[in-house]
Amino acid sequence: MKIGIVCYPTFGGSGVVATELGMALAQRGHQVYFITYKQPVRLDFLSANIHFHEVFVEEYPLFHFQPYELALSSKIVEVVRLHNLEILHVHYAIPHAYAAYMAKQMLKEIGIDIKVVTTLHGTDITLVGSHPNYKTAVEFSINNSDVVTTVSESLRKDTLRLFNITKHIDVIHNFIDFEKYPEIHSEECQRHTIANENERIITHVSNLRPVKRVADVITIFYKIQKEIPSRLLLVGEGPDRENIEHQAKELGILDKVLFLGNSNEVNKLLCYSDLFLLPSETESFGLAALEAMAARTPVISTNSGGLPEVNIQGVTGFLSNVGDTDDMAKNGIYILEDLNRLQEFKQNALQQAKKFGIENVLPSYMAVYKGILNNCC
Ligand code: GMT
Repeated sequence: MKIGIVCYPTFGGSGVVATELGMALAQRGHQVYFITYKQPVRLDFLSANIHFHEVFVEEYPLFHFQPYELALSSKIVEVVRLHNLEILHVHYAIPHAYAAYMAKQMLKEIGIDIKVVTTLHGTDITLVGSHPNYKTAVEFSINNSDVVTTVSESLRKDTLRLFNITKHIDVIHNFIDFEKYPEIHSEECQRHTIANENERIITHVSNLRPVKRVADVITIFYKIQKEIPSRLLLVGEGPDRENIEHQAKELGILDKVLFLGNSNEVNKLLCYSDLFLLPSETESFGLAALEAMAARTPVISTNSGGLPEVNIQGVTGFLSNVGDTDDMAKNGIYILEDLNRLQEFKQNALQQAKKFGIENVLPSYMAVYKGILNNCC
């Protein structure tokens, strides 16, 4: 198949999922065309089956805002025509589903019927998409996609609650490529470079935005390290970084917090992690939690959005109400204070993550692609 993938090329979950999906399809012999404004950061696989088409937006003094959708839809038309693409898979509704709709209409004029699959990822529905500024266009472009998927059952329900949706929505969960997760005893996993033998390693990975409630991460860690010697690894960059650095300093724990910045080797960083914190306001799925679990790390999260579909209460970790840092710290201590218990949670986390192995999820996307090409859905 010839599949165009439109996504954000950054460290965010939607871009990661889109890039991993594209690489997996290419490995299985499909031709994949990434169409976006920058080379996707997770695109670390060289193959004759992977092609990249950059969307350029020229600066012009008249433009207060650069017309990205226009440039994107023109680029989509060009790539579809040039390479005879059969399917266009857009990740994150804004503005990708809208640009895809425009491209589809332009292509129709010249007798090409490109099939559009839209995958909704979370904030494109729950935070940004349902805002009155965007809602009409987002709703329109979802309803005019050939197939719509969400990354969790929770996001499917949110989409139906927040928009007037006339289309069927397929739930296809996010996935993990286990080949990218090194064994804990491998040479790549040098635990002693991060912490002393007696210390536990606690991790948080995100774009440090308000929805992630990173101040809660610091508070939870502060409470845990009073009971259990530990260090906090923070991976990612974002607007709340400075605030939490100050918060850690005021609490007197700055020397126990390691700010690692953005990384496209999260899989390797997670190999020495004992506990993962994800106290988000909401998560449609929580790919970061799944990545942690794939690296045998139990998860302390909130119970919002799609997190209960990934993290299982009392088995792979614990889920608390948003903002209940006492409960989250208490649960974290419970897991960390007993080594046998920690090992059991680690094993459970890995087993649960395996359910989301790419080999279990990719067939669902393939079924969607085959379905629209055979005109059966
Ligand atoms: O969480 C973010 O801020 C990034 C965002 C994105 O669109 O890149 O993540 C969303 O998509 C991920 C991949 O499907 C999900 O795992 C995240 O839960 C979701 N984030 C939210 O819903 C807040």
